[in-house]
Amino acid sequence: MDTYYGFWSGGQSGEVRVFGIPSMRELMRIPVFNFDSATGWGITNESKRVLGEGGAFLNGDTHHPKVSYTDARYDGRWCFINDKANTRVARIRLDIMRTDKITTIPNVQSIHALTLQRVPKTERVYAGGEMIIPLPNDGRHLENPKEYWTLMSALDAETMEVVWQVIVDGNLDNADTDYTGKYLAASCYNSERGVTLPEMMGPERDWAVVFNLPAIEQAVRDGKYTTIGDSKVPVIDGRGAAQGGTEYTLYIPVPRSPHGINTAPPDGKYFVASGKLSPTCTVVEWAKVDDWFAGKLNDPRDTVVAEPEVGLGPLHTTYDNRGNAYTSLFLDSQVVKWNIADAIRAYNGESVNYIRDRVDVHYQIGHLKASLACSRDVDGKYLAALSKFSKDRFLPVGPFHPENDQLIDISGDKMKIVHDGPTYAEPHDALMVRADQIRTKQIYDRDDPFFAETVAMAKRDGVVLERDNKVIRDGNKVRVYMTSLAPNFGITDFKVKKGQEVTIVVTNLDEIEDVSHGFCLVNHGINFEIHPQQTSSVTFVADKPGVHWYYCSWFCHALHMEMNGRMLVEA
Ligand code: RUQ
Ligand code: CUA
Repeated sequence: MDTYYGFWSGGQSGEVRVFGIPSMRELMRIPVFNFDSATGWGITNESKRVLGEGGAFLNGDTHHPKVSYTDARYDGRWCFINDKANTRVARIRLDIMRTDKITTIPNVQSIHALTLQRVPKTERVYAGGEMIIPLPNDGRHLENPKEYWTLMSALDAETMEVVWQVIVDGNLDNADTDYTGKYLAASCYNSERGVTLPEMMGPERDWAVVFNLPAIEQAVRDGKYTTIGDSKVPVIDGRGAAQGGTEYTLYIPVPRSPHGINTAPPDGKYFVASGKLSPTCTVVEWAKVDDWFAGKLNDPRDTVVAEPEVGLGPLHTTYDNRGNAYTSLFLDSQVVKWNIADAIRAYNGESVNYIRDRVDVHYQIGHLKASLACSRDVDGKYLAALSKFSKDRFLPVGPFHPENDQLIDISGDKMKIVHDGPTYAEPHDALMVRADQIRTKQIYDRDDPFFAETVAMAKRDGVVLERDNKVIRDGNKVRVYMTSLAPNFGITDFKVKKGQEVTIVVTNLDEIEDVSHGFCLVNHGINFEIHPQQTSSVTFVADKPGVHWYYCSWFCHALHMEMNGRMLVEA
């Protein structure tokens, strides 16, 4: 038994994976934006309701899984995840480890940054739009990039509705919040808003942009906003980098193309912007951000308290509980450990070496994350290093190599690599949560909202799902309600006419943990999961006359192979 759950993004696979740490074993895959043959994600009515209109897409690109907080500690309720590919944000219920809400974000293209309110609890989810586009993007300003912009969005964690957006200068990259609920900071590159690589790399400095959340929420309440195109979402103008910002935003100049933004636990006094194209990290003190918005500072750079030189290609920074930061160095293929207090002393002119240790990782590391490092419970035990290239570390598997996720023991003075784990396309970020902070259901509650709409449909048909095996005929529609109890489906044959719309609803009566069934209808592209006490359904048109077998696809019993039935379609 592992001591941590790891939540790993699946990158362009569109899913989220659950790992056990420190074993680094993959425990489960949670389909989110992707189509999944095993679970029927994208096939069942229940998953299609979650996927909504975006379900037309079969792909997603997940980067930053974030688990919800109460007072900056993981509360085990939800995991949120962005979709860079199709501009969405999803919420996963951690009690059943299934996605239950997906929202497409208006007025922006590509959600990259994703972070959560920590204090007093996660009521807001923040999602940064990355690519700049005309507003609205309806064919105007095609050739005029000076009129392209992007926005930071806030969602209500409970309803997953977008509650406001703020227009910014530059492209938003990564983001993190403070430990008071007042601020959100995002790295912001392409400050000249170019559309080609040389243009984007032009300026010497870009920004960390800080959002003054109470001021933004107040402006929305006061109706001081506009809207864009058909969207009803309140939009606030946060542009004004040249003046250091607005009452809603502060633009802190940092060396060009900053990438990661990470607040230091356990008290959240500082955040670090990792330089990417600069060999430095920039440390900002949140209390000085207070001073700026109170009008006590003249220069946004006065919020900076350190700018240590850490190595080449710093991408992300994570932390232990002993005042040390760990930064991933993409070009150096290293994790560098440095001390925050010493970096501040060095910035103030003292001669002190703030670098504590370096370890080679294999190879070209992107994200990294230490155990509980985004929460008050940070414990300084393990660090996951998500390396982009594995090169020679594993048996060759063709031209495409797996990525390599390494586990590093950071409990001592010296970092020690303790595990190599190949991963498939492509974890960007990972999170470790203490095992006791997640409590899953092993059997569905019959009143689970995940299939409540299907239960309501059965009720309208006068069907008791937990008992009945019935076929309801309603004009050209046929609804087949059946139970499953190892090794039997409650209905072993039913008859429909060619062209009828058929809905099959299966309720798994098994109450024993781990006795899951699957329902697969041969030659119809239909397969889905039905776990203990779950109801799942699918709707399709019976367009092929003849006999079509269905069978249980999840091994459940010695007579699993015999758990089947026939759909008879009359010509
Ligand atoms: S961010 S390493 Cu989404 Cu760095 Cu990928
Ligand atoms: Cu039921 Cu296999």
